[in-house]
Amino acid sequence: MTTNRTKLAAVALSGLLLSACGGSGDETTPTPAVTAQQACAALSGKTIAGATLSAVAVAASAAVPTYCKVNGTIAPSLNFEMRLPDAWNGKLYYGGGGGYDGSIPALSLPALAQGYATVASDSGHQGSALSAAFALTDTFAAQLFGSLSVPTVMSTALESVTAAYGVPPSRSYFEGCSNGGREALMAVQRNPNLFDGVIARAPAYNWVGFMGAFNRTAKALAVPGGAFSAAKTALLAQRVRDACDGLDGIVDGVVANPAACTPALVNVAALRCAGGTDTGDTCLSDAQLAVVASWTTDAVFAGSGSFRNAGWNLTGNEDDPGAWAAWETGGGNVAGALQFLFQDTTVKNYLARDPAANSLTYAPWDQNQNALYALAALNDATNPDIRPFINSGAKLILWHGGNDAALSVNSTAEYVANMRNAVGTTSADASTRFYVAPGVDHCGGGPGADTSDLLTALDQWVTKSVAPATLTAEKRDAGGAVTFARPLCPHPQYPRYTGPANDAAAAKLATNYTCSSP
Ligand SMILES: [Ca+2]
Repeated sequence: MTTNRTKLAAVALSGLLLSACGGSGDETTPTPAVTAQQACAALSGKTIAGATLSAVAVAASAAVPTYCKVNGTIAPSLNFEMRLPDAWNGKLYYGGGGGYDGSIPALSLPALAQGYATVASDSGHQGSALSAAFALTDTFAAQLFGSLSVPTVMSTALESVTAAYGVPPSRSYFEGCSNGGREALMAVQRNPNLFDGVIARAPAYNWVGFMGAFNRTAKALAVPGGAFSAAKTALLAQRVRDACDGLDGIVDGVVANPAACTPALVNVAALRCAGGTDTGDTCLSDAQLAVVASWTTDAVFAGSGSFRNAGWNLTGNEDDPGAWAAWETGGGNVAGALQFLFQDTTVKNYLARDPAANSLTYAPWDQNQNALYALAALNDATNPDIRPFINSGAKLILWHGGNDAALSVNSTAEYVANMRNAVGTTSADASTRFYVAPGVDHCGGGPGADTSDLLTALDQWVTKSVAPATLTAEKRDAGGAVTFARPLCPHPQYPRYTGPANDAAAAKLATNYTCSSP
């Protein structure tokens, strides 16, 4: 039975006395019939936990019910937003940020549509998600970004929801992707009683390690002859597809069984230009092959054993616009790639602590051990021992796209393996799940089925003890219509096609795939 820590925390925070009616939190407890307008009236102009709130009702749309939009600032500059719906389901949903944050992210419309009160923040500073400049001059902002903004905002959110609806939320959940996935694991590790359930998608949990890997690959791309054009990327992707697409039972443009797609099978070396120098779009130079090697091998740095990053798979979808061009190669201009930009601002503001530092000549990455340990203390969510979270009754769902060119799916698999070892497999099986969505880019997009209702799966687990097994992943068109579906398999299983051969209609149905062990 899940204890109702959210309600207890809110009571403690607000000083309310709800002992007569606040104990059970079971799903038969009716939620109060408070309209969005009434919620706004209860909060507008009020100061709650030090934050002065503005509140305005927003009319219903096709996607969401009428809700009260609440904005506030926790001094000095931690801005947050809450959306409090009509027909509240009694629960709170906290949505995580992305990159280096700096603005309040768009709140989940599906969660609001399902009746959740939702909350999100800018994590304590304002600016570009690609800039860590705040961390150079503002230690408190760096701490808020690293780990403190979520529990800080939660204090205000719990009190505000209680003030708006008259009762605290029966459950609180957190969901985030990328840096938001890191925030999710940070909450699991450092605030194990804060949420009843957490969804960590493509978590950027090993900040020191993956930033170091970004730096290594950026340097490889910057070597003369190392740049990867779109044509070179397509050449590599086609070779991987030719070797591995069918290993999952169907040639559909996605390599869903990466474990079978071995380096020997792909044999990238066969693409080497004669003599190793670049002779055109039909081959890879030695410098380009070195980029592939940097991409696919683990990056290991001096210092803590957690200063590492597991290499990426070759997926066959490197040429998707949301993959290598966006994150790694910049389409032939490494300085335009997101991995370059993230590691560059990290060198300038955390490691060299010099805005004029050149990240491509900053070497080695692990030269300043004090700086690495400081960065890890702020931002790394690498602690595998999540027993306090599990023992509180809370549940954790991890998810990662198989074609994620920002953060390695193997890195998340590594964390899951470490976590399972730390807490024990029985406990891990009872309270955690890890899903991989083949062919899906960073947080979404790509040729794979990228949409799954993880929130409902988590809620069913927390409130009804219905543990998630195989879920469903859908690909939707711009209008929201489902174009095809796959089972979303618990890692390390993958969806293997078991339907009729050469049947395009059958290939679109999840029921024609079976989660299989590699
Ligand atoms: Ca395939």
